[in-house]
This record gives sequence, C-alpha cells and structure tokens, in this order.
Amino acid sequence: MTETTKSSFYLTTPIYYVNGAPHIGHAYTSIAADVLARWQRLDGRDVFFLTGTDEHGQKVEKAAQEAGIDPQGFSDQVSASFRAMADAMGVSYDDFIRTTEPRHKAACAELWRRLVSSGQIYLGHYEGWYAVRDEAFYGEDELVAGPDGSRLAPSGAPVEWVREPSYFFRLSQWQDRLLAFYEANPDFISPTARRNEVLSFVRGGLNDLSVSRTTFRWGVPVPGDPAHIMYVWLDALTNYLSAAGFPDEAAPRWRYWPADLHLVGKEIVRFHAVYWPAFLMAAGLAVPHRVYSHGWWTVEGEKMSKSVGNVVDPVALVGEFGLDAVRFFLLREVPFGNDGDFSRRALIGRMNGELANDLGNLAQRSLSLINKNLDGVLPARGPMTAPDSVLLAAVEALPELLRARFARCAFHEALEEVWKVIRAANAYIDHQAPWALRKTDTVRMGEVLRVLADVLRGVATLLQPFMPGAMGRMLDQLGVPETARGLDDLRAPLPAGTMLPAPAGIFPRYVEKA
Ligand code: ME8
Repeated sequence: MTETTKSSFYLTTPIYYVNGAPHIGHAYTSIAADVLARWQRLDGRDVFFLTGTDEHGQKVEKAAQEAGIDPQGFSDQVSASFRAMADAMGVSYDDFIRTTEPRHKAACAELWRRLVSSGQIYLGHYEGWYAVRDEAFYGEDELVAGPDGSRLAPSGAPVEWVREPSYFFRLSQWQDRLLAFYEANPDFISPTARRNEVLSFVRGGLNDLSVSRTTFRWGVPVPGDPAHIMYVWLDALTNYLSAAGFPDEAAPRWRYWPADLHLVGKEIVRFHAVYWPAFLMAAGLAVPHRVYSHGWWTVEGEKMSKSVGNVVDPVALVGEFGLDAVRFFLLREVPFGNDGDFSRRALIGRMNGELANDLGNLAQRSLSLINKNLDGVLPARGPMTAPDSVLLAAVEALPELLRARFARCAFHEALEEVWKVIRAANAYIDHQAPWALRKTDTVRMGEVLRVLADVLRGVATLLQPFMPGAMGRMLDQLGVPETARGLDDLRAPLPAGTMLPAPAGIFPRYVEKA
C-alpha cells in the first residue's frame, strides 16, 4: 500500500506536567501507546503518534519557583527529561509537543476565539475550591475530609478557596448533547467502569466551567484580555489539535484529525471525556473516536510518592533489566485497565519464566539444532503430520486474534494468545524430540525444525511491538529481511535454503546479585 491509500491512525499519550521528573507511571502510558502505534504500523496503517509535555499552570509555576528557576528555563529542563525518558523507553513518537511552543499558543488562541464567536464563553466571577496539584475546580459536595479534618479533593490533593474574575465556558448547556453523543458512540469511553463513571457524572448535571485565571501569569493569555490566563486544561487538551496543524486545515497533518485514540490514566478521564468533547463540539470541530483510561501502578504495595521515596525511575530500571523485559513486564503483569503493583520479584519472575524459559529456550534450542545439524541452512517444509498442522494453524490464527485484542487495548490478552502458542511449541519440541531424530530420521528432523522456525518467525513478528529490540534480533537469527517483517509478510513462507546466522541467546536468565 502507498502512503496515500493507507488508513490513518492518530494516537496520543497525555502530555505530562513538567513539575517533576518522569516516573514509571508516565513510562507505562507511553509504552502502552507505543506498543499500539507499532502494532498499527505493522498492520499497514499510516500512524501519527503524539506525546509531549504540559508546561503551563500554577503547579508548574510553583515547582519552578521552588527550584529557583524561571518557569521557561525550568520547563525546558524537565521537558527534556521527559523526551529522554520517551527515547530510553523506545517510544516511537512522530511528534513531541510542548505547550510553550508558538504553534500551540496560536492554536489555543484560535480555539478560544471560536468558542467566543459561537457564544460559548462569557465573563463572570469564580468563587470556589481549586486544587493546584490536580489543576481542577471542585464543588463543595465533592470534597472529602483529610486526616486532620481539613478539606481535600477526592484525589487527596489539598484545595484552596479561589475568588477572582473569570471567563466561563457554558458547559451546563452540553449535558444533553454529551449524553446523546455517548449513546451514539458506545465505544467512546472504555473500559466500561470508566464509561459508567462519566455517564453518572454528566447525568448529575454540569456547571459552567471556569476557563481563565487572573491570579498568576504562567500560561497562554486570553485573546483580547491578557489579564486572564487560559485555564491550563483548556490549554493542555488543545495540544492534540495543535500537533495536527490546527487551525490550518490545509496542513498535511490535519488529515489525521479527529484522533483515533487518547490513551490516558484513569484520573484524567473527566477532562478527556467530558470537557474535551464539549469544547470541540462547541467550536464546530470533530470529536475523537475513543478515550481509553488505564489503571494506576503502586510500588511494592504502596502509592508512589516523593515523600515515601519509592518513586521508580524507568530509565534506571531499563539500565538494570533491559528495555524489552521492562516493556514486556508492564504490559504482561496487569490486565490493561486495572490497577497493578510493581515489584522487582514479579519482574524477575516474568523475565526468567516467560522470556528466558518459554520463549528464549524455544528459540535457542530450535536455532542451535539448525545451526549444528543442518549447517545453518533453513530446511524446506515437508509433508505435514497432524501435530505440525495443529501448531502451524495456531500460529497462523494469531494475527486475527491479536487484531481483535489490540482494538480493545487488551495488551495482556494479546500476549496470552501468543504465549499459548509458545507453550504449545515447547510441548511440540519435547514430543518430536528433534535431537533424537538426528540419529534416526534426519529428514523428519529437518521438517520438525522447519515447523519450529515458522512458529518462531510468526511469534517474533507479532511480538515486535512489545519488544522491538529482542524480536528484531530473533528475526535476524531467522534470516527474515528487515523489509519483510510486517503482518502481511507472514503470508509468504521463508525461502528454504536461507543461511541462518549462528544463534545467540536473546533472553538470558536474570540472576539477582547477592
Ligand atoms: O495529568 N500509574 O499530567 P501528569 C499509572 N498534564 N499511570 C500513571 C501513574 C501511575 N502511578 N502516574 C502517572 C497530567 N501516570 C496532565 C495531562 S493531557 C492533555 C494533560 C500517567 O504529569 C497516567 O497516564 O500528572 C496519567 O494520566 C498521567 O501519567 C498523568 O501525568
């Protein structure tokens, strides 16, 4: 397919606040999004994958003050560390947007003007609770009591009383249209639990939303009234438009709009599934197809926090365990959508069990038998026995099974489907015992090794989005050219007679240092 005929897929991560260093939670969302982006590319789609940093607002301004650096210099530094994190995690983003960039500020100003001209914004006065940590307004009835009796946001963030002139967005007028939109687009929010939360929030009635602040300066000024700074969430959400070229509808990237999927953590669903579609509809713009919200990680049973000192640095983790193992673990350990717990023990268990024993040994055993007994030459397929056909049929069924899992962001299920085949291949090699056939029936030995090479090729091709480095090496060892590693290429068999390079272990066992 040529670039122009491919169907497009626009995928985003949240843009992360630059108030602190990236941690494993940020890496998780970015890796999950990356797996999906790589899968869609493998499946022949024209992908636009966006990530970046959210640099305005009181929270960042405060962090810069505490660091004793001006907010722009501070944002430059922390944004660079988020970009370095994405690079270290193998995140194949097509663009990295920063909300302090001119292209983004211009998009915000234009969106604001469109909301004003459609009569959706008016000047008033805000009085109520605000949590800087969440950058969110809360109603009195939403607050909870803290351990010392103080009022807290439902997230546990401290709140302060705010009283200032403010522009408002007429969110209250959007309740019915939002509910009709959710009904017409049942897949807009997933998983179901999150969808239900959003529905009940919107059914409960919506208040107009304060969309500007006058008590600090670090943000995008309101067009025509620069005493007001745009509410950081209106600014931040607009990044998804800015990167697609908005407001220039002739921009090459505008073809990607609306986004196919916003992948976010569960705590920011309301912004993406309520405010964002309301802003877009009010401005006469198309609404994204889906918002998927995943769960939260704790670390060794505890909430990650700077004060507890248990924040996991993803770059250090990759330094210790390797990138492929970390990516695999994060998506394998916890059903996507659920909360999960990170522990070294669980990571090492998956590395040694599923990577080293199940997949690594299968590849090493098969490829070294080809290397030693067949001079490294890939044998031809022979007449199929029943066990050969059953195993090959299982691997050939995987692309369709995985497409359906990826469509639901069920990454853990996709991995389980592949592992079922890996386990079956291990049972097959044990039963067929090609090492014994070497002495009794070398022709059959070649046929068995060919079946195994075909299984490994299918598995390695399909696992590339999860473990691009390790699976690239496995495909090298199987003699698969770099230009023939897509899903479509699986239909053509590898040519018999290909010389395979000497195999080298791909997943060594991890031994905990004493
Ligand atoms: O909310 N477990 O930025 P943020 C899993 N700037 N995921 C986690 C996590 C954890 N413990 N901690 C963070 C913002 N995340 C806004 C977004 S978008 C227009 C603006 C991930 O720096 C998860 O994806 O607080 C969560 O939604 C995101 O980081 C929040 O990052």
